[in-house]
Amino acid sequence: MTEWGKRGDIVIHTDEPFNAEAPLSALAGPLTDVDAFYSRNHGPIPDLDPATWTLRIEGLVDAPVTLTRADLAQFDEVTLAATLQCAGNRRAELQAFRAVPGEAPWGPGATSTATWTGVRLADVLATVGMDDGVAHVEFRAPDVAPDASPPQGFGGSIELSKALAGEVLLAWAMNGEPLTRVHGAPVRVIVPGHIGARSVKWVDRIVLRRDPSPNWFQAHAYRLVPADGDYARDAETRGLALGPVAVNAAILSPAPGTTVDAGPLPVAGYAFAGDGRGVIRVDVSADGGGHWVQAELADELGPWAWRHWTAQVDVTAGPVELVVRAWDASASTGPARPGDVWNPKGYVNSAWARVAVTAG
Ligand SMILES: Nc1nc2c(c(=O)[nH]1)N[C@H]1C(S)=C(S)[C@@H](COP(=O)(O)O)O[C@H]1N2
Ligand SMILES: [Mo]
Repeated sequence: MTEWGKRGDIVIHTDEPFNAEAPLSALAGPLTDVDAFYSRNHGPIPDLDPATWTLRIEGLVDAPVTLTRADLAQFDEVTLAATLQCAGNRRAELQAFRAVPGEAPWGPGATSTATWTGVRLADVLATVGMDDGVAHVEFRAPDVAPDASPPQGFGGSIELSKALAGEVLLAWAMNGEPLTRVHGAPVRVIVPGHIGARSVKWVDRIVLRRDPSPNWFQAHAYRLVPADGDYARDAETRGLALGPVAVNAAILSPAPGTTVDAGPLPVAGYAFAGDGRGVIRVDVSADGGGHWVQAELADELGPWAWRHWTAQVDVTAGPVELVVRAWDASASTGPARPGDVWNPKGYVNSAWARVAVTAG
């Protein structure tokens, strides 16, 4: 065990704040064990007492409401499988194209899947007298992030339509176990299909608003700035706020740089399409993208989770470039090269994933 109950082979990028990605071997199953689930934090991990924790709902409401953990338990309990994917997942491939200074070189392990148990945000909001002008729902947490300017608690917002869609949860359990501190205990938001940053941990305040959250992590960070832009200068003016995750895929085995037998080679990985679009096809190539075979898709875990896939390709002795691309229900796939989607903070790498091996 390492910090925060994580297993020894988790890949730690920084200790403070704690940022660690899942070892690829831990991502082969449909659900990710909690001790291998990636964790992304912008500040110190709060230690909140569930007995005194409250959730205040305010903003454009008739009257603010304060709920305890016991109040939340009065709503219908639901459990759903959802993949969390950090906007920085697979940033290292973007950094190999062009530097992204000051940002962790996440591999394909900044994503994981669990079942989440809690209550629907929609059910809770239905009990609050909401003004007509509400268009965004903001979540706030008490962990103060030193990298924000000025330093402030973590937060973000989603559109009201998403908040009311039924899949957005206030969750207190993960894979059937009480949420651990590092994953947001006692209660966190789960926004399935959107970048991980919107799934605010340790949530203690919900603000109903006309406009998106002014929180630094919504208004400045987690924005897609054009490749020729300067992040500090352009994030708020030319940056697009990230929301639903673009369709993407990664190869979990074979591992990069390994030697494999010439002949039939099994290749396996995951694919994910945000906002419930679903992965409908996965193509795998053993010649850098010249020819493709269709992978076999594992059973669906539901609209909010990744889809595992396996394929068999034939490789001849020598260097081999394995490539994977996934297609979603809108018949979209990512671009061929990371350079096609490179952006100043290295977010949402949706390029085809490539793994170089040697066949011997
Ligand atoms: N309060 C709070 N919530 C947060 C964060 C944070 O730093 N503070 N990080 C966000 C980001 S960027 C991601 S990717 C996910 C990671 O969730 P996990 O640590 O449970 O895997 O939490 C999100 N929620
Ligand atoms: Mo993230």
